[in-house]
Amino acid sequence: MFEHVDAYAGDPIFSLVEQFMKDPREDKVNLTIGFYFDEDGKVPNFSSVDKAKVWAADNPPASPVYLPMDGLPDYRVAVKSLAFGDALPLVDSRLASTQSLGGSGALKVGADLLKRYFPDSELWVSDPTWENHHSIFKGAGVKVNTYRYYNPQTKMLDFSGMLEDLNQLPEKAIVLLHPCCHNPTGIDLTNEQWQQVVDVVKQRNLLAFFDMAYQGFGFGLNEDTQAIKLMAESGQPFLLAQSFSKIFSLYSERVGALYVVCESPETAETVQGQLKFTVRTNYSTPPSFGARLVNHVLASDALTDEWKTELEAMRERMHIMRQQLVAKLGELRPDVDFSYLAAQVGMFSYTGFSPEQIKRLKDEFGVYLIASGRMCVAGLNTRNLDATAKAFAAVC
Ligand code: PLP
Ligand code: TYF
Repeated sequence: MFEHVDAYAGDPIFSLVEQFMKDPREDKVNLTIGFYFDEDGKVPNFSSVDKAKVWAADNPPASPVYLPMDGLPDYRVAVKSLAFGDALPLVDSRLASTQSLGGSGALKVGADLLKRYFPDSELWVSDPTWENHHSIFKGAGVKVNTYRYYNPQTKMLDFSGMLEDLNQLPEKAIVLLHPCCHNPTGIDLTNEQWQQVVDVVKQRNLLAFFDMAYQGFGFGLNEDTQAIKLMAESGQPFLLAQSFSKIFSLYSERVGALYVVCESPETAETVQGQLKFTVRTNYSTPPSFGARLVNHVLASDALTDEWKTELEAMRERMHIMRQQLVAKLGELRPDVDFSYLAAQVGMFSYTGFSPEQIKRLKDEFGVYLIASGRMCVAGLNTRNLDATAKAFAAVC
């Protein structure tokens, strides 16, 4: 019966992590998977979220029945303020939204909705992008194409190439955009560049789909949403996937949201119904625990302040590690220009190392990066920074 089932090769990132775990070398360095690691190399819990967990244990839901298909109502109100900030009044009346199973679940529900109502639209993602963007949209039956983004020669953004490609797209083409902390390159657009992208999206009547998995890891909670605010100001309809996996350290609870900014309150109401239908036909209703935690933190000024302070410390630590790595590399290899690494933002950096260099880093130095050359900056700490810099310097 099942003889014809193809083997799944596994996710290359998970396989690499497994290989790292089995590596007996004590001084090995894990710069692979996109988790936030702290100075001790641990994935930390937020103390603000821990307090919400204590509250949740003491205050179980009044009734154990299912949540609504589109999630916990208070949560949906709380998280949209975070996503849109002071631009919320520009979109609130024409917003459809649903709680989602993390950012991935938001992308999948959005992809299913788009496939149903824009069956002829294809998706364009940055080259490169998070690999799962390809898989999720392909899985929903949407054809996936790429627009130019990273220039391997300059190790910088190919902005003119990006604009040129977006300017060729047919009406209602779907364009996936990372509003901050681009995964995998760490290369973000400036606000001026975002304005130009928003202008092209509006002129050509394209459908932007923002994927925000790292709000607050770039320049700050508010700063990281500039692209979304500019799109909101343009009046153009768009979609947004929001993830709380990293920024609340709630990876396994699967907490996120999907927003569809429509052209009018009337269409938003209809789209809201179709979001519910999409959820109903996928997994019926979402889990409540993670959403209760996020909502509890955001409903309390004191807990929100505490969470923001913790998030800011994570952002600052990654920034310092990045700067120290670049400084150390400058000492070791003054002949090589590493300024591109310092210009990158967030949890990831594209080192520009070749697959051969990545293999040498792993085999000779026990420093693990993804084969593409992506480094998880959060994997750096004061104990492994020098060894990492020496290994990088050696393979250059
Ligand atoms: N989008 C991007 C760009 C990501 O990097 C990730 C996680 O690594 C996600 C979405 C998915 O996040 P979640 O774990 O909330 O599904
Ligand atoms: O490191 C990365 O890019 C991710 C990590 O549900 C990840 O692929 C792992 C599991 C998941 C989402 C993201």
